[in-house]
Amino acid sequence: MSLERVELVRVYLPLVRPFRTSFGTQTGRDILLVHVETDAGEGWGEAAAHAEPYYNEEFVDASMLVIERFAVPALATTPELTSGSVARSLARIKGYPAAKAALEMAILDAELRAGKTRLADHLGGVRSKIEVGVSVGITESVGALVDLVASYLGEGYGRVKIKIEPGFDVEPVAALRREFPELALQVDANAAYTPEDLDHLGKLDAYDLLMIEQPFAVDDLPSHAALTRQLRTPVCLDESVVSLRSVEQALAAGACTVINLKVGRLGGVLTCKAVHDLCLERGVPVWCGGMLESGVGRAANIALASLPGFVYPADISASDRYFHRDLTEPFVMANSQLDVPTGPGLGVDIDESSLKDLGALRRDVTVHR
Ligand code: NPG
Repeated sequence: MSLERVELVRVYLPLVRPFRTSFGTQTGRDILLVHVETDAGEGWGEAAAHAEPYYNEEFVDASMLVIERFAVPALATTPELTSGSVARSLARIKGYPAAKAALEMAILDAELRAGKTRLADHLGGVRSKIEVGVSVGITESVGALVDLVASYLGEGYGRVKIKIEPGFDVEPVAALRREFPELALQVDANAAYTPEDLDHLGKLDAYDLLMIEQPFAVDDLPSHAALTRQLRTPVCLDESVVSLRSVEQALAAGACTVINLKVGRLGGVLTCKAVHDLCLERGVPVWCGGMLESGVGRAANIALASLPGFVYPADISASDRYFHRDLTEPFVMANSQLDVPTGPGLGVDIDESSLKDLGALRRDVTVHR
């Protein structure tokens, strides 16, 4: 196919409630969408980067610049461009996985819409509904956390992930376990701990957690391996997993027993599929993470999570957990499940009036062939 037009669409979506992690508090999402027009039709993708480089190196201003200056020129001059060749064409650009994922997603959406194929079918999905959970940020107090978790359970969420950091870990976990003995609960540290915390983190083993996610720094596989050996609780890697090779190295190092897949961190849904296939072959359970995406990015995440190797509930919640108004038709949760979209491509349509009302900034990228 050939790329005829690329448009960048940036829109700020206020979050329903602030979301605090060990790397900062977010009150809204700086959403970046990529809209492509090709000779086969149009497609949309989302770059799930942050406004600031606090989760990983990427941030939205940089993603836009990279798309405009390097990625679109590389794709525009790729002979016989297909969704399957996007990652290869962009491999020369180091980093910027969210920018790359957005372009691949948009081209895949265009291609699959033209072929009337659902993304879930294209990837090899086996479920029409996926199990989901809710990710709960760090709160002012343990009491506030218990109340917030209770309200999500009241909405029907069956799995809860809480964010932890030094000073907010064992106590909130113990309180939730006391209050909700049967709750499917897991924790995520976003790399907030150091090797000196190994023994302290060991205390979490008493609370029957589904997993502990990314306690140590991105490049600290040895500490993750030590914790994996020390704990009964599964250890999951998120930020450390940036490519198929990094997964192979993490597994060889014994640095985890579970892998979190994120489209915007691995550089695209097709790389996620490759990591999924490797993990399935090796018997390593995977699950789908989220980056507070709009309906565009979440549609891709849901399709991915319909693959057979996804065994833990996903960090993909209903639209109303994030935003008052989404950029697509809202995703609605029932019984802690979301339906896999049934339409071709991503299976969602952009709500142009939502983009307009929310003051989206739109800009065309020059496509030189
Ligand atoms: O439901 O999308 C969601 C949020 C899940 O906690 C979540 N995401 O570190 O995993 C994370 C965190 C995150 C949010 C990471 C935004 C990066 C950006």
